[in-house]
Amino acid sequence: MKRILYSISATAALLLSATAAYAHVHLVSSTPVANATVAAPARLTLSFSDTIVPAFSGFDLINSAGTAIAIRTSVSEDRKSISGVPAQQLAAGRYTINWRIAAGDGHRMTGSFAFTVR
Ligand SMILES: [Cu+2]
Repeated sequence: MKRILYSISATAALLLSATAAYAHVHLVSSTPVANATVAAPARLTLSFSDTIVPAFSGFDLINSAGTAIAIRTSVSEDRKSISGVPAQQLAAGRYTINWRIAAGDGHRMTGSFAFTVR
C-alpha cells in the first residue's frame, strides 16, 4: 500500500510540474529568426505563446561592441508579440536581443538570442 501511494504521489508531482511548465509564457518565434543571417531588418518582432503585460514587456538590441541600439518597442493589440523599429538602419554585424516579459500569470521571464546582419 505504501508503495502504491508513493507512485501515485510521484505521478501527481510529475503531472503538476508538467502543467506548470506548460503554463509559462515562452517565446515561440521571432523575426529575424534566432541565429539567422539576414539583410538589415526594418522591424524586429518577438511572438510569445500567450498574452504579456505591455508595461513590463520589451527588449533591448545590443550590437557586437556591446552598445545598445536605439529602438522603440511596442506590444501588439492582442498582447502576444513585441515589435521594435530601430532608429536607424542596422549596420552589418552580429546583434543580440535581450527580451523581458511579464506574463498574465504574474511570472516575469527573460531571454536572449542573436542574429547577424549581412
Ligand atoms: Cu508562469
